[in-house]
This record gives sequence, C-alpha cells and structure tokens, in this order.
Amino acid sequence: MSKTIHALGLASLLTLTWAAPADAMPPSKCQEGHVCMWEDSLWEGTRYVFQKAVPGRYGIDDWDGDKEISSVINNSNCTIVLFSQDDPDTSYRWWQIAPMDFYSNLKNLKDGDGYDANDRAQSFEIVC
Ligand SMILES: [Ca+2]
Ligand SMILES: [Ca+2]
Repeated sequence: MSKTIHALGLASLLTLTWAAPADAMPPSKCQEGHVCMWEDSLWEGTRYVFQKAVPGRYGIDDWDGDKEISSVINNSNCTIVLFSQDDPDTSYRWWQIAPMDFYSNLKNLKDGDGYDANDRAQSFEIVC
C-alpha cells in the first residue's frame, strides 16, 4: 500500500516537472514579425508593447510600461536591445535579446554586471 502511494507521489512530481518547462515558446501570443512585451512574467498582465519589427528606437510608455516589463517574445529575425533609460544614449544598462528568442521572466536576462532586466526597461531598439 505505502509503496503504491510512494509511486503515485513520484509520478505526480514528474508530471509537474514536465508540465512546467522553464521557458515554453507560445508563438500564438506574439504575431510573426513582431516584438511583444508584457507587464508580468509568463506573458500575463497587460501587453504594453506590440511592435512590428522595423529597425529603430522605440519608447516604452512612461505611465504604462516603464519599469514594468517582465516578459518578452521576439518573434522576428531582428535583435532587440532593452535600455534602462528613456534615452538609449544615456542608458547605463542594456540587455540584448536574440532573434526568435524569448524570456518568460526577465529575471533570467542579465547584463554584464549581473543586473536582471525585470522591471527595468524604459525604451528599446530593434536592430535588423
Ligand atoms: Ca512587471
Ligand atoms: Ca519610457
């Protein structure tokens, strides 16, 4: 009896582990050729950024988005650079996201000094 319970317990644990991969690409959440950014991790909360991947610099809204972005999908062949300030030229921190890459939690994206990008981006650049 106890052996059965133990086996069931292990089976549920394995199921849980496999059911929640660290980073699962949800392509339906961000249209092809676009860059999308959300208020919360795991593509939840308000989607503050929905931008066609055209090269250039873009602001993140001061009120709705600045220092709030927590998850990003780059469903494009361009590179994204997140900046810590509204003006990329005065930003002292930046974080790069490769083409077709994504972060379900920006705590996992760190700059060279070890600072994560979560709730820090205030503008971004699309480089193609
Ligand atoms: Ca956030
Ligand atoms: Ca901004």
